[in-house]
Amino acid sequence: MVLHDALPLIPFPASVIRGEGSVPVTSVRIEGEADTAALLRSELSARLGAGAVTADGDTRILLGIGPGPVRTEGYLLEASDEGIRITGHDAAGLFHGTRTLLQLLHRDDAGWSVPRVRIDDAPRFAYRGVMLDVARHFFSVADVQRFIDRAAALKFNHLHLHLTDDQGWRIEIDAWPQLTGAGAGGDATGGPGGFYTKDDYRAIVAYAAARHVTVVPEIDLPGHTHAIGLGYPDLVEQPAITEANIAEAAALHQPLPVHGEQYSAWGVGHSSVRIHEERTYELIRDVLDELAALTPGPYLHIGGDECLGTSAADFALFFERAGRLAADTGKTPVAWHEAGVVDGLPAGMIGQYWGSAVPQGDHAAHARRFVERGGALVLSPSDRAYLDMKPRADHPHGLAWAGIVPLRTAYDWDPAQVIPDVPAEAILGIEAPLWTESVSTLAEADGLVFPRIAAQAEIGWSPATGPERSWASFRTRVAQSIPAWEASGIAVDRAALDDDA
Ligand code: TNX
Repeated sequence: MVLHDALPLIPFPASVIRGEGSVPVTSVRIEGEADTAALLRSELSARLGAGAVTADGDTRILLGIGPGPVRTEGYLLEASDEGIRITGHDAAGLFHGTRTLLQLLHRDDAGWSVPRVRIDDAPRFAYRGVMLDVARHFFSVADVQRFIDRAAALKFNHLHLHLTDDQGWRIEIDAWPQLTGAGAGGDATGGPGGFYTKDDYRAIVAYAAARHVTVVPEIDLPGHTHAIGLGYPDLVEQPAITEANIAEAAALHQPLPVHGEQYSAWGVGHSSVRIHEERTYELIRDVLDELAALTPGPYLHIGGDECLGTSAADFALFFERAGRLAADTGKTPVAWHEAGVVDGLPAGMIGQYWGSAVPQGDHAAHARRFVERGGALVLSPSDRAYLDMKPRADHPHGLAWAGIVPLRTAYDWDPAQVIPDVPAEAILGIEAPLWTESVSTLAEADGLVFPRIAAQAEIGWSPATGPERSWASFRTRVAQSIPAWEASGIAVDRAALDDDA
C-alpha cells in the first residue's frame, strides 16, 4: 500500500506519529459513547458499504471520553493491532476524532484500511466558524444541514446564520408576523425567497448540535434592513441613495431600492431602521428575545456593518440600545467591527473583524475597542477568509471587492498577526463567511467554498508552526482530499489547484 507521506488530514493535527502498515476496516464494530457511535455507524456504513459495520465486526472501534487528552475539544486517536481507539477530552473532542478517522479511510486492492497511527490533537482557537448568508438567497433546511456536514467534517464548531438583510427576512417572529410576510418573499435576484419557521430553525440548531456546531444567529442592524420595511414601512427610513449607490447600480444594471418594495439587487449602505422611533426598539426587543429563546448557543449577532447613510451620532444612539437589548437576553452580543467605535457597548461584546489582513484606516482601532471593553475578536479578513470572493477573475460566481482570493492567498494569514496590540487570548478565533449575492444553490456555493474552506479550517485549528503548516503540504493534502469530497457530493472547484502550477 502506498500512502503519501503526509496523511490526507485537514486541518492537520497537532501531533501525528505514524506506525508501520495499516489496520483493516472492511469489517468493524463500533462501541462506546452512544450518540457518537450511532452517528459514526451510519457514516461508516455509507462509506464502506452496509455490511461493513456490524455488532461483531473484526476490528473494534472504541469511542470514549477521558481520561487522557487535556485540552478542550482535544482527542487521542490510536490505530494499532488492538484496533482503533478514540478518546475525547469531551464529547466535542471525541466527535472531532471521528472526523479524523473518516479522513484516514483509505481503499486499495486489499480493501478499506486506516494507517497505524497515534494522533494527539486539539484546536488552536476555540471559535472556528463558517457563515451562511440565507438572506440574499434562501437555503432550505436540508441545504443548511449539508452545509453543516461540510463544516463539521473540517472541525468547524460555529455556524453563523446571516438571517436578515435588505433582500429578505428569514426567521419567523411571532410578535411581528409581517416580517416573514412580504419581507421573506424575494431574494437578491428575483427568486421566491423563503423563511424558517421556528420549527425549521430548531431543526437546524439540533442538527448542528449533534455535530458539536453552535448556531450563531444574526439580525443585521440598523442598516441592511430594507426588508423590514416591506411589512412595517413606518419603521424603516426612505432609502438613502448616494452618488456611489447610483453609480454602482448603473454599473451592475441593477435597480435602486424603493421604500416598501422588494429589493432584488445587491447595493449596500442605503437602508436603516428609524432610529428615533420608539416602536423600532419594541420590534428589536421582541425579535432578539424570541431568537435568544430559540438559540441554545451563547451568542447573538446584531450586525452593525456598512451603515453608510447613518450619522455617527445616530449609529451610536442606536447601537448602545441594541447592544443592551441583546445583552438583556442573557446572550453575549456580537457585532461587525465598525460597531466598536460606539462608546456605550456592553462589556464583553465580541467584535467580528472583516477588514483586510493588513488593516486599513481605523478598522484595527475599532476592532481593538471590543478587546479594551473585555470582549474578544473573531477574525474574518475579507481578502483571505471571505468565501464569496472570486478565486480567479473568470470564476463564474463570486464578487471581487476585497480582491481575487486564490487558494494560496486564502491559506496565507495568521490570526495572531492581523490586529496589532491585542493579546493572544483576545483572539477568540476565525470565521469564513459565505455571502450569497452570486450563488443560489448548494452546488454553486460549493464551487466557491471548496477548497478554500479547508484553508480556513486549518488556520483555525492547526498549530501556527510546524512542517505541515506550509503551502506545499496543504496543497498536497487538498489534492488528496478532493476525491473524498466529491464522493460525498461536493462540487469542488478543482481548478483552484492549477493557480500555483
Ligand atoms: C460586505 S463585510 C458585506 C455584505 C456583503 C459582502 C459581499 C460585511 C460585514 N458586509 O453585506 O454581502 O460584503 O462580499
